[in-house]
Amino acid sequence: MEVTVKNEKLNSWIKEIAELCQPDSIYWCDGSKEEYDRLMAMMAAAGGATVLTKRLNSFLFRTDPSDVARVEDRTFISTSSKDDAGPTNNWLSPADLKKTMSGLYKGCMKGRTMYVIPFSMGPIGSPISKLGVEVSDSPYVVCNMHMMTRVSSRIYDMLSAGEEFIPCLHSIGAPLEKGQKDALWPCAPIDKKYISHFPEENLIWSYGSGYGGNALLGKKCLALRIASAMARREGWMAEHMLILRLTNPAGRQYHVAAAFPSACGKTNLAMMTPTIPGWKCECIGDDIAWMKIGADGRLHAINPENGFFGVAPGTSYGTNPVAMDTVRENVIFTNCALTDDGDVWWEGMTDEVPAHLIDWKGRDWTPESREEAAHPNARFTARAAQCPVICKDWENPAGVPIDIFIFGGRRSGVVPLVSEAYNWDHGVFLGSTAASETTSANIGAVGNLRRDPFAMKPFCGYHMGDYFRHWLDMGDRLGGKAPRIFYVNWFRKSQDGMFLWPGFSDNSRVLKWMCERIDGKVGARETEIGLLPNDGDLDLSGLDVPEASMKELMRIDTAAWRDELPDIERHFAEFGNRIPERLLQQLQELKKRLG
Ligand code: TSX
Ligand code: MN
Repeated sequence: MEVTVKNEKLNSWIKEIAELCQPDSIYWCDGSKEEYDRLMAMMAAAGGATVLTKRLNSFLFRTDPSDVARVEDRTFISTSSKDDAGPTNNWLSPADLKKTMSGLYKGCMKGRTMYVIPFSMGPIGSPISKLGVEVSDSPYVVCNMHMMTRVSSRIYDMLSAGEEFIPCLHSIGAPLEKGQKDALWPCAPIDKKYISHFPEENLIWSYGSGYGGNALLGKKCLALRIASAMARREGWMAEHMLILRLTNPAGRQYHVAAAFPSACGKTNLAMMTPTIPGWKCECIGDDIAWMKIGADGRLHAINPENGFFGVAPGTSYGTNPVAMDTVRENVIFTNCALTDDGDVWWEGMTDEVPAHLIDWKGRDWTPESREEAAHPNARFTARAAQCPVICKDWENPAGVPIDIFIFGGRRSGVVPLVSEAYNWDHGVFLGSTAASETTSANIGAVGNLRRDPFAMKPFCGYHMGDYFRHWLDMGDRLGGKAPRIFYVNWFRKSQDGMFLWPGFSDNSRVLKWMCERIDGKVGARETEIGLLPNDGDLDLSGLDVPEASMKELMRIDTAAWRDELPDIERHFAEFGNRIPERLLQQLQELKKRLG
C-alpha cells in the first residue's frame, strides 16, 4: 500500500528505525481483511502457520520452546531515577538500556519486512482512547494486532491531522543472512530479550520475543505499563481489570470492574452465564480497563482492547461455554495441540482425550506421553465482536459507569467467599494487599502465597507506592460517587481439600448480593476484616451447598488473620516511605479489630 502520512514525528521515527534495523522493505499496514488473509497465506505457505481444516479461517502457530510466555526478568521500566520505577520493577537507566538495545537493533531486520502497524487502543475517536504505532518484523504480530487492537488506515488520517501516538518498536531479533533458511519461529535467546518501557517519553522498545505480551505491544506494554504512568500524570486509571454488565430481572444495569491475579479465571468471570433466574451478564472486556471521571462525576470505563488473548488449557464447554463459542472460527491459536482431523485440542478441553495428537512442539503425542499436548500457556486470539455475550455498549466511546470494584485471589484458607470494604481507603487496602496462592500455571512452588497488589505487580509502569496514593487520590475526587469495593475468594477449601464453593455460574449469587448492597436492599454484618453477608442474604435458591460449607466459606478465622499481619507489614515495608500513611492506618485499624 502506498501511504503518505503527514506526521513529522512518525516519519522521522520510521526513517530512523529503518536506518537502524535495515529491513529489506517497509510495509504500511491498513488493517484490512485482505491484508490479514494475505499475510496468513504467506505464513501458511512458509510453514509457520498451520491451516486448521476443521475450524473456518483459523490457524495454529507453534513457537520456539524458549519463547512461550511473558519474560518478567527481562522487562524494564526505564526512568531517569531508579527510585521512580519502584521495588517491583527491573530498572536500567534510559542511556544504558538504549545503548545496549540500539546495538541489538542494528541490522536486526535484515532479510525481513518491517511492518508499520497503526492502531487505536479503545474505539477509534473515543476521548478515552490512545493511538499507537507498532513497528515490527513479525507478520504474526501484525495479524494478532489486527484482532487485539483497532488497526486501520483511518489512524493515518488522524496522525496526519496531528494526533499524538505512542511509538512501539518491536523486533524478533533474528536477522536473515542472504540464502539463510528462516526458522519456523525465529526469536532471540533469553539473555538478548528486552521488554523496555520509557514512561517519561511514552516509548516502548521490545526485542527478541514474538510472543503475546512481549510482542503485541498495545496490550501489557502500552495499555497497562505506559498507560498507568500516563493515567497517574493525567488523573485517570489504567487497570488490569475485566469489565462486565449485570442486568437484574427488573432491567436495572450494574457495571463491574474486577482485578484478579493470573489463574483465578478472569476471562471465565468476564463471560459468565448467571445461574440465578432473570439475571443477565454481558462481557465488555476480559483484561484491561481504562477509566476516567465523567461529567456526571462517576467513573466511566472502556476496554482498550479489540479482542481476547486467552489461556486455552482449562477452557471447555463446562468452564466457559461462551469462550468456546467465541473461538469457533477466525481464530489464531498458539501452542495448542493439533488433532488428526485438523482441529486444535488442549488439556481440559474435552473429557475424552484424543488417542493421537501433534503436540505443541510438533511431535507425535498419545495419552501415554509424559508431557502435556498443549503448552500450559497456550493461547487463542479472537475478536471481541465474536463473543456471543458481548455487550452492545462495549464500544461506546463514553464507556460504562462503574458501580462495583472487585479484588480477589486464590486462597485455600483464611479468606471468606466475599466481603465488602468499609470505605474507599479500606478498599484500597484490600487491593494493595491482594494475594494469591501459586498454581502449576505460575512459576515456583505450588501453594506459595504471593502478594499481587491490584493484580498490577507485573504491569505498573511506576513506583507502586505512588500507585496506591493515586488510588487514594481518585477516591478523594470521586467522593460519594466512587464505586463500592469488594473482595472475593472462589477457592476456599474444606479440611479434606475440596472446593467449598461451586464457583463459575454460581458466582452470580455473590454478584447479586453486591448489587443489592449498592441499592441498600440488604444489610451486612461488621466483622474484623470487612462487611459480610448476613445469613439468608446470599441467594442460594436451587443450590445444594451444605450449610456447614456455607458457614466455613464465611468463617473469619481471627487467629489466621492475625498470623497474616507480619506478612502485610513486610509487604508494605517494601515500598519504603512511598507507602501512603492512610494505608498504614488501615493496617493499624485491622490490627486493632483483630485484637
Ligand atoms: O474460573 C474459575 N472461576 C470463576 C468463574 C466464573 N475457576 C477456574 C480457575 C482456573 C482458571 C474456578 N475454579 C472457579 C471459579 O469460580 N472455582 C474453581 C474451583 C472449583 C473447581 C471445580 C468445581 C468447583 C470449584 N466443581 C466441579 O469440578 C464439579
Ligand atoms: Mn492479564
